[in-house]
Amino acid sequence: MERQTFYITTPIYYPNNKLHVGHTYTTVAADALARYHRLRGHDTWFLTGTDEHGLNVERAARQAGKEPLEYVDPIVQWIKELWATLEIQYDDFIRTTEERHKRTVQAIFQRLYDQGDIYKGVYRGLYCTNCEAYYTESELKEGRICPVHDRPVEWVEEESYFFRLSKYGPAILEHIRRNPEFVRPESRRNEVVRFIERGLEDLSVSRTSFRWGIPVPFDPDHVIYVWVDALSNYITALGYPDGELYRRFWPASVHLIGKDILRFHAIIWPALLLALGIPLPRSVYGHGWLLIGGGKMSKSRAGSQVIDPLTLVRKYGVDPVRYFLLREVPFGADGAYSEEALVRRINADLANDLGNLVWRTASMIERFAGGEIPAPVPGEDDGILKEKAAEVFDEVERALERLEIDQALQAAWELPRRVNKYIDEQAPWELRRQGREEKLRTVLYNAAEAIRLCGVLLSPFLVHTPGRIWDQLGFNPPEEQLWDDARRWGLLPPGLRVRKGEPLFPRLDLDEVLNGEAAKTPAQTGTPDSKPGAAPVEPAARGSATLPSAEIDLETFQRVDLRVARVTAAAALPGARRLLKLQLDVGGEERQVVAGIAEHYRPEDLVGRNVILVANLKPVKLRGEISQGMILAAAGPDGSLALLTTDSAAVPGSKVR
Ligand code: ME8
Repeated sequence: MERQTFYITTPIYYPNNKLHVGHTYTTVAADALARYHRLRGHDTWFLTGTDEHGLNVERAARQAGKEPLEYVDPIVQWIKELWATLEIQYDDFIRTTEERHKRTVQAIFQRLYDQGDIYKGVYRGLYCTNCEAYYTESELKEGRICPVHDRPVEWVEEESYFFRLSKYGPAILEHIRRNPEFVRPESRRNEVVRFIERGLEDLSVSRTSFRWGIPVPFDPDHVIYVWVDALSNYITALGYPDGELYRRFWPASVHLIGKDILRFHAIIWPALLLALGIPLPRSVYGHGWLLIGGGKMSKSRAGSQVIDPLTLVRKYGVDPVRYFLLREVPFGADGAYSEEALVRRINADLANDLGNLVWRTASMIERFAGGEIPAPVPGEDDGILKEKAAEVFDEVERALERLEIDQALQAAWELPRRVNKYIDEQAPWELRRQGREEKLRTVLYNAAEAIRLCGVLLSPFLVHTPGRIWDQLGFNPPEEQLWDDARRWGLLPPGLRVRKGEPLFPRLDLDEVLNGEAAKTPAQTGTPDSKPGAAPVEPAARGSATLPSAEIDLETFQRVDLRVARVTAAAALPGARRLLKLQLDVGGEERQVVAGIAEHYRPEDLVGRNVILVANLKPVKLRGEISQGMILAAAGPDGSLALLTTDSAAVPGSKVR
């Protein structure tokens, strides 16, 4: 059988300034795809690098009083460190200033000249130095402003070599028609087709107005146009024309780029390849932009409009930043960046759906199975999670084939959500109460095995989380774990000892992280013992049917911080007949509450259930134990007590209104 190969490239970045979050978007996405294909066992190559020539770099270096190379070296180093921080696993990093690249670009130029595809002429036109591209009047904004950079373009007139781009328009159109997946997403394909149909002009491919470039081999007064130089990196890095890597990986599976450089990749690059008789890449994917304050986040915009990825990673961690970039914006479309959206994603998806599930399951295995993954009992197995997991894996695979990375993550999240629901439905605490031990063991095994699979599902996208999940299950995956093997149900060996550690993702306080306010949690230190009998569940709640009591206004009510909390552990309090000591998960924050409910509830029946917590009640000490809040209950029939709980969908930590 033929071995599948996957060759993915990102644009090579301009090192005339530091990169921002918009740039990391492409590279993190490419990294996720590359990781996925490696996991599938495909022969995978992921290329990135830096595009170091051109007028902009020359100018910036001059301003800094440095030689261009001396100027870019530390920036390139910074970029490599950025990729290391984000755990980008590229296979090669090419700099256009390397000999291997320059030599081949010159050979390509020479060959195109020799065969008559490049000729000498004079170029007059409007040029944006930031894009390194000429524009026609109709492409510019009013006042001859570059549509990408919002800056005036310059009138340039120079002797130039031209590439016969016009000759290749019909062949490219034909290629796009026969290979619909060549330009993606579809909306952008139409844009490219319309552009070619209007007729292509020959392209100026050399410059005499600056020196910082690869010299034209037969006319050293000219340097090669930076885009011909840059685009060629995709094959020079593979050792074109006769390198082993070139034979192994070309044509590329996908060039992943931002939409602003689609025309270069979907028109100029294919034309050059056609002229050289080289097969075209299978796909060029132009994703959208990360917008900030309504505009593209870009290097030429003001400081606050550019987000430094390293600052974000330092503040939130690698996986949350990677997750946000991959999940938040539909891949292909533009999407607004905001730190608030990042925090919301962390809290909702990572802390609640995933982190809480792992924590909750490990807690139940500790409580109900002595801390060891129990063996399932075949006759008791409902197969619900096994079936769901298979569906989710199939859907994630389909989405990644279509490069719909956000959809893949959305599909992946169906699994932790279903496991949470499964636990609520199966209610292990009820099974224990009813003495259905075999069912209980099976349910706990299923939850743990599904959690192992969540780790597998996340492996292409997140770099630390899968290992941390498996670690909490006490599971050591094999060194070389391929996707198709790892996705099989039932690989988690019973008997492993769970290692419940810290919650995977602490829940963040939005105000605190955005405005740097001090934590708003109540004091953790003890307060003096309260009056005897003042148990947090007030007996007054029982049976008082007179309505209404004294009115309060909305503002007064809103001062009471009511939260959903999940009981993670419960124990009797020695010597206190009425009191239970509860540990609560309030969305990643742990609280202890002493509640006067021991006559009505057994501790083991409470674990895993949601309760309503008055979270801003002043902490008190009861029988020497700190109680940080009060849980709500109402009178039941015949002097019984009914705890207030929630519908299964409520999320721990969320406010009750
Ligand atoms: O274009 N949102 O380099 P570059 C999403 N050297 N993507 C963004 C973005 C944003 N706000 N800002 C930039 C170049 N990008 C050339 C490429 S390839 C042979 C030569 C993306 O550093 C942008 O769309 O200006 C592009 O794909 C990439 O970052 C590099 O931009």
